[in-house]
Amino acid sequence: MNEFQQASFLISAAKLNQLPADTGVEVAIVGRSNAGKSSVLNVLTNQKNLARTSKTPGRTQLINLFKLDEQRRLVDLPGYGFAKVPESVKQQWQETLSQYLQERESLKGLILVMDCRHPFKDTDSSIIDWCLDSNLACHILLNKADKLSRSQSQTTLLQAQKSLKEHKELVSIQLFSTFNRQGLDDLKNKLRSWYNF
Ligand SMILES: Nc1nc2c(ncn2[C@@H]2O[C@H](COP(=O)(O)OP(=O)(O)OP(=O)(O)O)[C@@H](O)[C@H]2O)c(=O)[nH]1
Ligand SMILES: [Mg+2]
Repeated sequence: MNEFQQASFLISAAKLNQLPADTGVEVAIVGRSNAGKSSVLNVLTNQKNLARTSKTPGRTQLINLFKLDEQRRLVDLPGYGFAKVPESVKQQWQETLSQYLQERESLKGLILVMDCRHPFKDTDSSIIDWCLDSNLACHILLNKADKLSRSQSQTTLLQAQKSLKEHKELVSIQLFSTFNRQGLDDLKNKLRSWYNF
């Protein structure tokens, strides 16, 4: 067992006031709908169905919390940018997301998951800007790297690194694939530093 495999489901929250006490260290996984957030959680924890995954975008609509131990939590946030969600639901969600990001004291960093074939969409970029403004660390996963050739994925990574190079202290980026576990060790090391494991 390693520190991530011991993750267990804690609670699903529809509203922020349903979250557990704001103590210890929390890391949240954010990204567009269908980018692979829940899959990343499953690979990280080596549990097939810890966080539900789906071919239907918009599957995760609650804030799902997982506990590593008494002081450490992982959070699977609902994806944004899913066209079929009614406008009212979208707005409600944006509000909840921004409130969570702004107010959660135990939030140590964000794992921002993007599909490496369509990285840096509008909301992705606003999340990065928001992290920079609020001095919150952000680790980006260019997920689904298995969908690109080696040279394509390297080019994508290099371009992204170049555009982010002024913000190295706060923003880091790597290739990832939940299908073949590419990049898993790097992700774990980043999390270990945040959690102080
Ligand atoms: N090729 C490939 N597909 C992936 C990868 N990771 C996830 N997927 C697929 O992408 C789809 C969405 O994955 P999820 O993990 O449910 O995505 P999510 O970001 O949690 O989606 P929402 O909960 O709807 O926001 C599923 O069909 C996954 O099998 C990957 O590394 N490579
Ligand atoms: Mg999900």
